[in-house]
Amino acid sequence: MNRFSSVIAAFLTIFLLPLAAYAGEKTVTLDVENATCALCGPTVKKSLSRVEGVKSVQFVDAKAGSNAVATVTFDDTVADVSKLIAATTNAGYPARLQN
Ligand SMILES: [Cu+2]
Repeated sequence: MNRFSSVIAAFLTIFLLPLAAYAGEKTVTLDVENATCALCGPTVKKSLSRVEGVKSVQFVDAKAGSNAVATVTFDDTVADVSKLIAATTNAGYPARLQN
């Protein structure tokens, strides 16, 4: 390899590897209805965690005037938003993607 192509290779390695590491991982925030008490959080979290491809779930309880919020990180080659919403809805907590 000549010097120029070594520089190009180093450049590509530095800039493309981090992208590859994150490919397929996505984080979304869901508004979760009906999660009105402290016992709802663990139920919602469990329903989301059981979806194949889900890596982490953070849950914030509902406050006066706003729904509970679930932040979900998942492999988007395996799971998708509709599967997440189906999981919470089946558990009794309809959800929608937060804007
Ligand atoms: Cu509850």
